[in-house]
Amino acid sequence: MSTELVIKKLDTQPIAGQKPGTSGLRKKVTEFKTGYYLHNFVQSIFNVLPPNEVAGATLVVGGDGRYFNKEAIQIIFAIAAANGIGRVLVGQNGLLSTPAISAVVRARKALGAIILTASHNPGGPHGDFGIKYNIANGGPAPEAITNAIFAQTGKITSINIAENVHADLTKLGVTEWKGFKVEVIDSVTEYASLLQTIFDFEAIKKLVARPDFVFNFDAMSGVTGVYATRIFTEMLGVNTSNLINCVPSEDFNGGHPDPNLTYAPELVSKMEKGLFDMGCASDGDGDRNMVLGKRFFVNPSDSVAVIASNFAAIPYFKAGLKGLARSMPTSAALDLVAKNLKIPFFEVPTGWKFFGNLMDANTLSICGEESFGTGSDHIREKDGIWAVIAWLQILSHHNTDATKQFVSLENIVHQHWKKYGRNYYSRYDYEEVDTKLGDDVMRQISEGIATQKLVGQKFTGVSDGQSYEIAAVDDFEYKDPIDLSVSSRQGLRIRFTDGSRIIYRLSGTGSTGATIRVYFDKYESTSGNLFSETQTHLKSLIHIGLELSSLQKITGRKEPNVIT
Ligand code: VG1
Ligand code: CO
Repeated sequence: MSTELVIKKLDTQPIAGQKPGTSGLRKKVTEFKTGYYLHNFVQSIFNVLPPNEVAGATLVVGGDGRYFNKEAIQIIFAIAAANGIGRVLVGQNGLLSTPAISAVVRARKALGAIILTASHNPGGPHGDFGIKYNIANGGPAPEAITNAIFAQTGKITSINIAENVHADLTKLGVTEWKGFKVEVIDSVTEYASLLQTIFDFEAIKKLVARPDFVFNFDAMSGVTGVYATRIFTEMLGVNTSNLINCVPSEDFNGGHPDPNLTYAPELVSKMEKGLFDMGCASDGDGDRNMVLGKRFFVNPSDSVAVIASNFAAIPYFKAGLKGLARSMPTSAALDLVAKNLKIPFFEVPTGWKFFGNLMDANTLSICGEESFGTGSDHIREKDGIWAVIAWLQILSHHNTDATKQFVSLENIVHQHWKKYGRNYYSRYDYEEVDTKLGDDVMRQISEGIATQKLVGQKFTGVSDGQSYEIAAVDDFEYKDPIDLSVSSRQGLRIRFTDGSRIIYRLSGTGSTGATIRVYFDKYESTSGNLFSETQTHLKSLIHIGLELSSLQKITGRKEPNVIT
């Protein structure tokens, strides 16, 4: 006989500021650990879910292994049990990457998932923590739901909790109470099996075995270490010595688990030295990816475009692509591929939650964001390991004849530019700016947009002498073509007559102050200069963008913290 649940009600009060951002609620872990901070948010999720759907349902729970992950999971078990959930599936040791959670939700027909991650933000006792609710399609809850959860956090008075629920996360298997059970599942198996249905692992194994191809992967001490060890080493034959930082750590070994040129210095310097032919990294929760060739950086906006134009290399896309999509600030390289393939194309706001409806409506196959996010409709989250394997598959496709000279990542990207032209692209991040100053910068531009006085303004490029004229300005608004919901104020957009763009946004994932992001995109046609250095090529546009916003004057920042 299984034990009865002992359920009680805890009195609580609303806690201010529990508004989910671009991807869930992210705050300092100290805040999450204070009082009923976590309890309130979790109960608020259950308060918006219809009780008849929750009753007896399956919920998936897991996280990136950061500090407080395991304690938070036990609290979620207890609240889930008291709110009528029938079964919780949790990754062993509490670990599940964000894409793996999406895969498990779909495979097990779960009601949804609670994901514990602050993604690429640092962890540890003084770092960040985060929580996100995903729905039954495996994707992030749409804004209607996150807004409803936030509304609940503002009026919550009590928490339902089971006093006698606790499960050992270290061992696979089931712990049962009357009407409730916790099943500890292997973190990798279901996700890896899905990938095997998407790619031709045998072909990739042949590539990996080539003496003239050396691959390297950096998990940045995040959750993908567990996946990399199993998938790259055991299934694809990569030597373990070519996997770095693959043991998940509660504070990411003191690092910043953000796969970019600034925060992945170990991998970047090895690639610059030419030690490997392909180097990849993913973020804390495994949904982002960075792909590098030997002394060559693949810009994420190019990455998704190249993957899309090489879709035929990937067995999953055998029947063709349904459509392509990117977030608004992502470079327009993907647009050209969609046009060439004559398939539907969508431009959505920043954040993966906007791709889900399009995928569910069978109109989107591959999508990406400039922020190192790439994915497909195999799940409803971006997927770092998927993107790495997609590149491996494309490389293997271009290198079927081992006697011929190796076709490198750089060669493949160059071929792409020669066919489509090149979108020179860069993003400047100014982190931890005083919130008021961040607002001031945005106001400076939004005024010029509201009055449209920016339109028609002309500039002479400081470095290229080119004349730049503003053709259109707006604050991006998106109407979801499927559910017709409208998301406004999604980024200030300045478009020039030559097609160049400058975009300004405030980040919705940070926990301290404001992070200002400025995005620059400039197209060169196939007859233009395709091979100059990005920062040099964009110098004039960047200068215009900084002047227009008075960013340096207002914030006192001379340089951004991160340049991509
Ligand atoms: C950032 C990125 C965005 C991404 C989001 C979540 O958001 O710009 O493209 O979807 O992070 O990624 P923001 O609001 O800070 O610009 V993750 O890997 O942190 O879940
Ligand atoms: Co992430």
